[in-house]
Amino acid sequence: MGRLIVVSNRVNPPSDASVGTQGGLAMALSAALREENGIWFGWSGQTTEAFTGHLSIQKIGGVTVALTDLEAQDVQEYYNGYANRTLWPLFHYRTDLVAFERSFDEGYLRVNQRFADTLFPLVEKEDLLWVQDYHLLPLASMLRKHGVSNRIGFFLHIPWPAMRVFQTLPKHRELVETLFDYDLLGFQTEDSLNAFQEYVVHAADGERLPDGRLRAFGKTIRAGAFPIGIDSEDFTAAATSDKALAFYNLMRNSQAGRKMITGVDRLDYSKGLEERFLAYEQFLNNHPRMEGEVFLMQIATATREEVNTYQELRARLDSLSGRINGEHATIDWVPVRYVNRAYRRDELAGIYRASHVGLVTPLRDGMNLVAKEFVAGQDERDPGVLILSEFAGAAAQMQAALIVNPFDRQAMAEAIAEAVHMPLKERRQRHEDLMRGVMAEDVVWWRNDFVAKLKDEGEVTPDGDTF
Ligand code: ADQ
Repeated sequence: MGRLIVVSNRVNPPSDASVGTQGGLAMALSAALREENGIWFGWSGQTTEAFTGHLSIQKIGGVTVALTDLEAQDVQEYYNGYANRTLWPLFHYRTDLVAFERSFDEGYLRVNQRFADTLFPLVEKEDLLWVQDYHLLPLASMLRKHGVSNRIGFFLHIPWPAMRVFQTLPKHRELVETLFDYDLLGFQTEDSLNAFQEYVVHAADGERLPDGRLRAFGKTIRAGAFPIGIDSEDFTAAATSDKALAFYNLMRNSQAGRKMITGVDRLDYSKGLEERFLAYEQFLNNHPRMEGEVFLMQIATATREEVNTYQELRARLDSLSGRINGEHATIDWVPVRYVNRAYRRDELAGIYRASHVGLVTPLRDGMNLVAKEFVAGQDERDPGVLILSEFAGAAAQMQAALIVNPFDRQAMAEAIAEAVHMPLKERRQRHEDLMRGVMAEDVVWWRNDFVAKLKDEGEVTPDGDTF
């Protein structure tokens, strides 16, 4: 039996010190690796004067990790550059924010080459390799050049954009060609899968075979939709832990009988935070009698602060929340509580549980795990209402939420009103439907499904659709 080797940009399995502070990717993978005899390979987060190729191998939180340092220039060009200033905005349909710079391309390929060069000596004959996310799209092609013939899978955590959007990327075809060195490509949704297939067929002279496989560049690969889930059972348990209960009580006491509308996001332009603030303001304007009856609790943790766009967004959100509060607040009511810090998972679970409404309204999102966590955190006897963007990948599985178009300010304002007034019976019904999906399609289901398909144990249906 071979091992599972997971490769991602950052490697951060939860240690005791870090429980509850990781993003979606880290939480999802740590659950997978704890059970497998696995290795997690990636960047240490540290920089070094000159790249040496030295690997630091250690155990963190029960997981063997293999870490490499990178040079400061690597981080600048590959991570802050190509990954977060080229691919991230492009794949989230923000072509206006995309930076195309030759040094970014070079840095991206250089770091992927460095990953391949340091990883390949670790690979044994029967190992399965599973590469994560947009930082490492060309990694398989570089491993193949080292003679690695193992099964290699790739999972994209963010959306795959529509063909014409993707085609704005210089050398888009070369990048897609490297993807044909994987055995299996995983996307979050059918939507992303379809967009990729459309590119292959219409822009890469490829074809979709009758069994669903994709053929282009002289190679045949498989691709499917594998919607990621959360550690649902653990999260539900966390929501009734002592820590969560303490936070729940803290929130409920500070609510003073007012309904709490909650958002929890990384501070990122893809999450639609400005649009959300404006929709909430619209709701207050449309329903003046709700003033003093509700408040918005927005938790937005700063990320990628080295990138200017993020600093600018933060400044705009500071100003917007200040303006809404300045215009609407009274001496004993603040309409927006805006918090820029991170919380532990059990604390977050307590906050979700004390919420009457959850606002998850990204403009584009691969999946969005907050939507699933919000549902898992609720008290089924008196559950809060989830308002969910149709452009979050999660919407495909979570139709029992109030689905909104985040670009439609009036519709969002009215969805907030509907959620605030929703009768208990309807809230319970919707929550029950949502909870069923969150529990069944959790992170273990996701991992097992992908790994089984990578091993070729999964069936490929004749039309490829349900694969
Ligand atoms: P992200 O863009 O990071 O992930 P998301 O799926 O919402 O988005 O995951 C965020 C995670 O960070 C959640 O577990 C959440 O609880 C946590 N988090 C957010 N704000 C926090 C705060 N203030 N304090 C503590 N924790 C906080 C990318 C993609 C998503 C995809 C995931 C997983 O962009 O679309 O769902 O990967 O595939």
